[in-house]
Amino acid sequence: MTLSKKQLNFFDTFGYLLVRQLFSSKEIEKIIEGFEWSIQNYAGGKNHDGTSRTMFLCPIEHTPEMCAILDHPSILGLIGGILGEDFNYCTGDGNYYSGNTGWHPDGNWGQLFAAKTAFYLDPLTRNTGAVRLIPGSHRPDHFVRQKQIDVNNSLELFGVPPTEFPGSIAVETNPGDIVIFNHDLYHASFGGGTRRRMFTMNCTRRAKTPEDLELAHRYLSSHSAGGYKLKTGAGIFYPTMIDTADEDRMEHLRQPMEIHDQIFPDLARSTVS
Ligand SMILES: O=C(O)CCC(=O)C(=O)O
Repeated sequence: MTLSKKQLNFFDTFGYLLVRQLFSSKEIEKIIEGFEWSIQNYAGGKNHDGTSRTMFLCPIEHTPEMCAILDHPSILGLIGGILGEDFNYCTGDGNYYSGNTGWHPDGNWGQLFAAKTAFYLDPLTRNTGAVRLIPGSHRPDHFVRQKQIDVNNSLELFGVPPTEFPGSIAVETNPGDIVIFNHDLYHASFGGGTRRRMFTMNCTRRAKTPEDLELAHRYLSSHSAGGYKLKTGAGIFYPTMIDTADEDRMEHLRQPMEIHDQIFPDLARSTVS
């Protein structure tokens, strides 16, 4: 898959892109199976009772089939088109969400540094938890950022509930559809059930300058296994991700592995028994 000029322009301007049926129904069925196996066996999925969110890190790193999402030509075309073909894969999170998330960006980088690729595993509409976005809010000159508006407080500020925040949209999806958005984009979900299944792949640009490297260190200090004090046994990634990687996949793993080992030497593979 190669993103068109219009798609790139859309992402640049609005901060997100929706690609319908990036995965076929057969492919997404397998992915849902892999997600369920992972959350049941590596997170508290078995104990999820809907009273709160069940979240686990590195959702695609527990089985060879899930790891191979990172080799899928359409995923490489999508993320590579946005962040550059040599993008860094920096893990992600898997969830049974319960209830609303509230509005938030995931970062405040002031530039396109990181993007979230989101997999929604159930059909979602505006009123059942579809992701809401404020297009353009990734830009430092957007009014929400310029005026430091607390979007979640919009009822008190403007008499408009956060669900109706002017300029926001709901991106309704079916399994197989993929949404990718700039980490700086304000997003939320409202009205979902108590077991809304979604997982993410977080990726960044490859760091090539001292400024980029500083950003990458900052990013990986918090958005990583080490940042969450998680012992994977192999540094930033679970071993399966590395052990099943060919050279093409390693291109997306190597720099985050090296930087993570520098920041969290105690978690590096050779030092963990
Ligand atoms: O569920 C959603 O669509 C939003 C997820 C979210 O808030 C996040 O990944 O930071």
